[in-house]
Amino acid sequence: MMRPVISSARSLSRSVARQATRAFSTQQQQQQSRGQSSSSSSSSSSSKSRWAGVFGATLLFGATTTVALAADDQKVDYNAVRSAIANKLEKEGYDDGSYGPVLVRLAWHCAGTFDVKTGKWGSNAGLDVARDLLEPIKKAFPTISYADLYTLAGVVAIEEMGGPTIPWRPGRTDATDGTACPPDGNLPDASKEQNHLRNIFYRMGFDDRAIVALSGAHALGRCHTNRSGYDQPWTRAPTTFSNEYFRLLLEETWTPRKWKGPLQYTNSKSGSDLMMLPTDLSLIQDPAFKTWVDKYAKDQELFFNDFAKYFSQLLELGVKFPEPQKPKSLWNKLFG
Ligand code: CCH
Repeated sequence: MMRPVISSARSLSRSVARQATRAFSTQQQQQQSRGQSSSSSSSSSSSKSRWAGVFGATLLFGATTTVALAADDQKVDYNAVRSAIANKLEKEGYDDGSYGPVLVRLAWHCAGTFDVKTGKWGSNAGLDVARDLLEPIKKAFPTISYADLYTLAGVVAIEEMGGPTIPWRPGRTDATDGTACPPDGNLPDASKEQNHLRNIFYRMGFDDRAIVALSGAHALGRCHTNRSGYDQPWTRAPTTFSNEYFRLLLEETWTPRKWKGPLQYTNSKSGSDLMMLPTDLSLIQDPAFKTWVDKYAKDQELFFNDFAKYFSQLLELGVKFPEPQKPKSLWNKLFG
């Protein structure tokens, strides 16, 4: 039987306890909303980066709140990590003044390789690109996994850029060797269209609504010719999270840009300063996708809620989170 790792809340920093509480309630909410059975993650009880929630606050004996945390997790103050990430975001002279968008893209690329059929890849593995920006934070908090750090950075970036609060909890582990790396081609190819998007996102277990909601992240950031071959931002406020991407998709006239680069679309009605990828345009060419573009363009709150839900799911693909430990009964406490 697994030996519970229990210590008094007093012996833990407040921030860790707060984080554990948040993580625990998030997990419960998510399990309820997804209708998961409690056995779905039972195999994880032996996981190295064991995490457990807060429980038994005023149980028998009127005990103070007890917190179960694995030894590794006690060393990570996730609120301090959040602050360290937030402090790194603004940077005059880099793109539009913020590293936020590129951190969101990093988080998505960490997770977006998942295969729902085999349960392989996703945030748990394949993180072969260590990002310079986050490396000092990894050094300052060495017990956080890269996968947790990269996904948390995406979450903090979205929140700091005015987006919704994204449920996030620790528990991802890093691959120990290259065998866990996904094959090339698991991430979408911008030159393709709706069938390709569906192949990629259905493989992760998402549906049309989720594809459109997640694509709304292109409100942020820009394309770089030296990275992807594409050029320009999607919106005129690329460091603010909003539903602007959907509004522009519908309101602008998008025509192929005349240039030497790959096919991309330009806003020919209002200045040719913005862009859409072929995959972006497929969201208004495909009727089932367009239904959701219409809804999100009209209703930012709906977009924020959906984005928070699906982005959180994306970052948890394939990750087996440990079950919170159940409180011992009085009988077990006395005689167990
Ligand atoms: Fe994306 N994205 N993305 N993307 N992406 C690019 C940039 C960002 C596709 C292609 C590209 C998502 C989905 C897709 C961001 C978040 C998300 C670029 C330009 C391409 C190309 C890269 C460059 O040149 O720097 C395609 C195809 C898909 C299909 O679904 C999803 C999902 C997300 C997040 C939820 C963000 C943010 C950026 C801006 C990065 C930056 O550096 O500014």
